[in-house]
Amino acid sequence: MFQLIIFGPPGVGKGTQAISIAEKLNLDHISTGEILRKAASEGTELGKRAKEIMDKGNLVPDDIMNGIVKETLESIKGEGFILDGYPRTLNQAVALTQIFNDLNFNDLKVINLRADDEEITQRLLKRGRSDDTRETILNRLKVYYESTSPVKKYYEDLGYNIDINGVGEVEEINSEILKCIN
Ligand code: B4P
Repeated sequence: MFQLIIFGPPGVGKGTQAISIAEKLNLDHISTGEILRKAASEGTELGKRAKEIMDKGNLVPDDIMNGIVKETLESIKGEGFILDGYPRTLNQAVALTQIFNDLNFNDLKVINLRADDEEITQRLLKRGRSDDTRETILNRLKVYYESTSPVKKYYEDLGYNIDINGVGEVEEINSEILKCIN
């Protein structure tokens, strides 16, 4: 079973690329952001709590996210999957390594998508989700640099990172990712 992590700052296009690659390669797409937004729209306890956190641009606690991903991966079947938006902290990365070891998943690729803060801010303001206000975007970027960017080094140290420019035409970025993982 093939495992792909698409990593990068908020709004860099993780979801955009993951949806398309999942379709082209027949992989499952696991977006932790989508899982949380679905829970929020269903009004579950988790959803209500997550929405409050997301609308401030903060991260949902690691134990919740690790539990969701563990449960999802334990029941996964098929040719492989893409993780989009997870791991987002070092704690989550370490938990994921443990989950992969337990489940004997050992065909991992990690794509790091890059874009500068101004590009990201403009994209998100244009999208206009409830967590895409200027104030929230600023905090999401701060949280990214403080808590999420160390995950890049974690995977680099394990010999995994493939760095790809996330600025440009969606299809060109898509082709570049496909070239790098094939
Ligand atoms: P996510 O749902 O993961 O979303 P994201 O980081 O905002 O966006 P992504 O990078 O997927 O960008 P997209 O393709 O949509 O996270 C939302 C929130 O959920 C987090 O802030 C956090 O609170 C919570 N959360 C999720 N996972 C968590 C975890 N593991 N731990 C704790 N909390 C967690 O693209 C953005 C926009 O750019 C779109 O409008 C798109 O059309 C556009 N775009 C994409 N590619 C483009 C390109 N090449 N050129 C121009 N525009 C482009």
